[in-house]
Amino acid sequence: MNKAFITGITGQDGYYLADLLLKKGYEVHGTIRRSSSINTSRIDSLIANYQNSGQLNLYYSDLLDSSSLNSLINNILPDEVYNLAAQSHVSVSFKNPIFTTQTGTLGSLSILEAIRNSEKPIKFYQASSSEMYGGGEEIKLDENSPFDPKSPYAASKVFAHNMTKIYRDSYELFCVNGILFNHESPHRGETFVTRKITRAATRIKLGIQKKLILGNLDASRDWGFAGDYVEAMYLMMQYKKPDDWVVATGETHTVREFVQKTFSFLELNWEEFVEISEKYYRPNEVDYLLGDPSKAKKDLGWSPNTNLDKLVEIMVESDLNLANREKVLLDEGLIEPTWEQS
Ligand code: NDP
Ligand code: GDR
Repeated sequence: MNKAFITGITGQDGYYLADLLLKKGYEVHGTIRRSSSINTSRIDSLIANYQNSGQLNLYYSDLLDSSSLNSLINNILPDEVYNLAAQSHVSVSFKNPIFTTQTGTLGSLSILEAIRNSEKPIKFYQASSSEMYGGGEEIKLDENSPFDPKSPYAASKVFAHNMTKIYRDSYELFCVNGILFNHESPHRGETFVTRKITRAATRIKLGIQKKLILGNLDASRDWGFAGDYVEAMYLMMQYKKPDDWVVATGETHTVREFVQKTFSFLELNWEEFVEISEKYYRPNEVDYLLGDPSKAKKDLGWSPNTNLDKLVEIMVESDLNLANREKVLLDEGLIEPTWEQS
């Protein structure tokens, strides 16, 4: 049985990747952060299905705790390590630059060192990001496009990306960078723009939220579905040699278009409900991201299965269910309205 070690298993991609690998028969080992409130909601269904079988194992660890990462990797001796953990919110990275940078840089380096010192040939996947390109020009970006990071988050990802390549070239380790463009799902964190929009629009539809406050509507993103993208991660780790691959849809759309599509799916006029606030503008914006996934298609046989309209539909239907459940609890006075998400 193949063993995978996943940092950030409680995040969006952690859920989809663990689900995929468990279905493939892997023994999955994942790290969770200790928190005063329980933070395993995304993987609770996996815990229920697999924990008693011994196929899913969870450990408290933090990317800043290199000794715990080192001892976990040495004890588990996984075949594949997927480093998904990060402070992944670009806007928050301007407010918490040191934490974002420490986790983004030292975490991956600690794992690479543990792998380098291991007797076992352990494969390593680094969650690189399209944010590294900076998005200053309206061009299609591929594996050879230059990086121009615009945030502490993006700069930390460039560091980890380069270290992954350095360890690959210096020590002949199987280390890959997946340069993933934005990918979304019903499990997306609620403060990322797509989920913020689908959550708000569905709540507005049911009359439990009045308006949606956003920042820059002109930014363009290449949005795909997270369930498709974790397949690409897995395929990279099975390829005959380690390399770097862009994972994207090859289409870009503005935030405004995402808003329009979501509200029109719900038969609402977005302009009646959306307001703009400077609060959600960033000190430095990534204006335009469009990826070229040709290399992933050629080498890995990967291409996305979900277009933007389908993605909106998946997210809206899921959030409509959530909003319906929330409405019942609100009507019965069992929960309080939440503070507006940023
Ligand atoms: P999420 O924000 O949903 O998940 C991040 C995970 O990292 C969570 O499990 C979180 O724990 C964990 N984490 C955060 N800080 C630490 C820490 N100091 N120590 C240990 N664990 C920590 O991100 P996604 O799932 O969306 O993304 C996965 C990875 O891919 C990230 O590295 C992200 O930067 C990168 N990426 C994401 C893209 C996207 O569009 N989603 C695109 C390109 C790259 P907790 O649940 O407790 O918060
Ligand atoms: P991004 O995702 O920064 O691309 O990083 P996010 O959804 O946060 O922003 C996308 C674009 O939308 C604009 N925007 C807003 N964003 C948020 N969060 N909230 C708002 O109210 C709002 N209004 C407009 C932003 O300015 C931006 O241009 C994501 C993360 O998952 C990273 O970890 C990952 O590396 C990249 O995608 C690829």
